[in-house]
Amino acid sequence: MALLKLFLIALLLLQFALQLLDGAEPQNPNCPAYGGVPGTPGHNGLPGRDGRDGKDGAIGPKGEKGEPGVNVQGPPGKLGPPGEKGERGPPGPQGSPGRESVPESLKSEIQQLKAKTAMFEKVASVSHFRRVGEKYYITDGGVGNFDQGLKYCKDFGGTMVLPRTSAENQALLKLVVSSGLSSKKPYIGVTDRETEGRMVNTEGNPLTYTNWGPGQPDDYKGLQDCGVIEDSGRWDDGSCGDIRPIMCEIDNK
Ligand SMILES: [Ca+2]
Repeated sequence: MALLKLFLIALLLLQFALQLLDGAEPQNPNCPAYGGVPGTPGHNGLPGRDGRDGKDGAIGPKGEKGEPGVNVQGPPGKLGPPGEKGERGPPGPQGSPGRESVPESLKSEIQQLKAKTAMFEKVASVSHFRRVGEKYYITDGGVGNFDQGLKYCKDFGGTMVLPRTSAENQALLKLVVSSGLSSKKPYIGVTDRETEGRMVNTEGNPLTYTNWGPGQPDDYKGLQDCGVIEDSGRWDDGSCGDIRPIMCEIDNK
């Protein structure tokens, strides 16, 4: 601005100097005015300052369609909510067969062996036993009345001893002797307490072998209904309530 003012002042001084050179006299305000000769036109002034910005023009026509953008895949979006459970799929293929099954015959044999093993373990658990044919006679020296003896042998998995042959009777006698019971007349599994004079085994069946001593069974005083074996191997009948050694037989079949 200061430069501009200085420039204008210089311009006025220049115009005044030109008027003096033209011989023009300075105007006296107290003197009447008179028309003079028009001066020479002044020089063009400097360009003015830039004007203010004009209003926005009308919207131009729509441009041409641009080139397609570069196909760049954007980042994955957020995980959506879980969908509903689908229907059950078809059954899968049949699996491979497992180990070959054990033949039924072998199963049966295994079962028999297991049963025999269990039986042997039982027999070996008692203090005295003797094998005869397909059965074992056993005793651990326990005593009781006839009914207690029946229960004891049943709980053991067998029955009260009852020889069916002479060989079996001899085997039983040997066990009686070896176990120290020869003078104690152990029970054998025969009785006529259901029908006097009709001796049967513990299943109620008639006897197929007997080894009664002379005159036995005599049902002495009407009180003897249960069989015993003497140290001679002969049989006698005695009271079913007497406490005697108990001997059992275990079938090995
Ligand atoms: Ca008798």
